[in-house]
Amino acid sequence: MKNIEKNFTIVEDIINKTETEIKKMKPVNILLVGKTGVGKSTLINQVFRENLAKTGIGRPITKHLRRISKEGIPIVLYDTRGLELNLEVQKEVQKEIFSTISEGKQKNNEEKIHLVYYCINANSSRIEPLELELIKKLSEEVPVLVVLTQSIGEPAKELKTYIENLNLKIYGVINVMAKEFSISEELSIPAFGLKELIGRSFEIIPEEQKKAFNNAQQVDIDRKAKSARSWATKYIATSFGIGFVPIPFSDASVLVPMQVTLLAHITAIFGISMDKATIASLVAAIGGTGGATYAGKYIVSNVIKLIPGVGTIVGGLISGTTASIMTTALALSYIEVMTIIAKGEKEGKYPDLKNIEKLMRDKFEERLKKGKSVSSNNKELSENNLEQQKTKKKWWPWKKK
Ligand SMILES: Nc1nc2c(ncn2[C@@H]2O[C@H](COP(=O)(O)OP(=O)(O)O)[C@@H](O)[C@H]2O)c(=O)[nH]1
Ligand SMILES: [Mg+2]
Repeated sequence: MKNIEKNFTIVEDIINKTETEIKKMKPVNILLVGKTGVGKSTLINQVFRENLAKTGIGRPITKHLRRISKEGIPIVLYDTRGLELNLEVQKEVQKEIFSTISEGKQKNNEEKIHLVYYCINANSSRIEPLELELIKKLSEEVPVLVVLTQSIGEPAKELKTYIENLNLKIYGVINVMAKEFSISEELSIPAFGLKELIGRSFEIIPEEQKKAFNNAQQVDIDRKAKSARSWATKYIATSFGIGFVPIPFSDASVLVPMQVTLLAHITAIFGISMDKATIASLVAAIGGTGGATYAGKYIVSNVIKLIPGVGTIVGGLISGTTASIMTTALALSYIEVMTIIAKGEKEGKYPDLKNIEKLMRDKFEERLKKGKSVSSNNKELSENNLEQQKTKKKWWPWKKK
């Protein structure tokens, strides 16, 4: 067992741990309802990673409902079809929707539908009575957000106000343009509204599913970074705080498994589609290519030199403060690089591996030279300690029962 573990490279270790972390997340289940052509698939592809509607596996679970999922992305989407067809089909669709909802509820918290995006094209001047009835019935069963898709100008805002004034038991009406809309060669409407949709969704979905939702979404990258910083801060404080026994420089490699855990957790929080080569470049940047022992030695000889005040100490021990400074620098620089990768990925851009390695090294060294640690209670970290996910419940437009 020991030998097998030793043969694992750090890179494989990070990848395996990341996958394990993602598997531990409780997937969030979202139902999309709306007529064909309103923009459900476009919305899914813009809001979630990897063009989920296009690249995910869509399994029909009833005649008109498809269950979309993808390995490595902790979300399940239910997509409806046929709501634009004749009355008879619509009734059938409704029946299937409600039986899916109640089946999910009967199973357990993990199978139930956590949220509905009810999509209406914002260019419709009003909602049809049948859709209104469906929204009312749905909101008795599950939290509903009404998404006004392809929102352009005043009419879209008017429809929002109109629906809000109906005093439905819904959690909000949001104007959205999921993808840049081009009117003519010179004129286009940029995408908007997705951040609001994501923000509202975070307020609604259960605490247990928030990590998964944050991983799956690609709209608010800074939220991923904040959550990662918050997690890393706590992990570092716990690992190197009171009770940490200083370790001899020659045993610096014992820090490596902790660093692997740290990087894996951060990668899982972000949920970016990273391959082995990218992780390898990032690890190479901090000197980890040759396994734990090599990384341990690298830390002793190169990393410690960079920390102000510490590099001058000859021999002796790595204190909790020193370990904390190194690990904080590692976490924060990794989060910075992840942020850049995730923002690029959203635009369909993938970074050059050489650039990634250099960026990671520069950021890491820059942070080491600052010599800050969690225990030094610097402003940057303490600010991020405020876990943004514990948002207060908002005021909803209906009265509490
Ligand atoms: N530019 C732009 N086009 C959109 C948007 N939403 C929908 N569309 C257009 O509407 C068509 C149908 O959208 P789709 O997402 O397939 O609708 P669905 O049937 O509800 O899944 C797309 O092919 C787009 O041309 C949007 O946010 N921006
Ligand atoms: Mg579709």
